[in-house]
Amino acid sequence: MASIVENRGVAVLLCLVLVSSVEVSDGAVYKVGDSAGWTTIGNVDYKQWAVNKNFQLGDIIVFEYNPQHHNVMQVTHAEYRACNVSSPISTRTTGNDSIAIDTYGHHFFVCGVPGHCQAGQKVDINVPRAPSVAPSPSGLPSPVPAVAMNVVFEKVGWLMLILQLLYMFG
Ligand SMILES: *[C@@H]1O[C@H](CO)[C@@H](O)[C@H](O)[C@H]1NC(C)=O
Ligand SMILES: *[C@@H]1O[C@H](CO)[C@@H](O)[C@H](O)[C@H]1NC(C)=O
Ligand SMILES: [Cu+2]
Repeated sequence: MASIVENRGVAVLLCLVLVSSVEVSDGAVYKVGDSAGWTTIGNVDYKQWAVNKNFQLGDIIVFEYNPQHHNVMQVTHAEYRACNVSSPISTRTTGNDSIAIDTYGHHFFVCGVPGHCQAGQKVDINVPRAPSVAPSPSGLPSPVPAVAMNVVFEKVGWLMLILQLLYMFG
């Protein structure tokens, strides 16, 4: 009897741990250009770098570069295409800039040093809205719960397994 109560206590604890890990499901960290970083050296193909990434809300994009030679400017799509840095949305210059991606859609970044964007120092971080989720009545899309539920089901699957093991051996 005592061992069942004990095991239930363990199960509840595991449950709490699993649930809390769902809630803090934090974003991935992506270093732009990987080991090359943010540079014009070596003709890094930032389009290729970004294309197979599955960016999600909450991900952190890190730009690492020599601040004496480069910077990071967020620009509009048109400015990105034209490499026009005359009125960036934001500018970063530390050489180690972490940018949290917390909105859906495209986030366009270029280096504002003359010639660098034209040379290919530009990247498009796209967070696509989850497909096959009906728009909510307010018109605001809300795919986050769908993603969260997937995570929950994944965790619940583990929980059921653990509970089964506890009952088998408890
Ligand atoms: C650059 O962008 C600014 C603001 O978006 C715009 O006013 C300007 O005409 C653009 N310059 C060129 C050369 O396209
Ligand atoms: C950049 O910052 C992160 C933490 O924000 C740190 O771990 C990393 O070592 C830094 N990189 C450089 C080159 O300073
Ligand atoms: Cu540059």
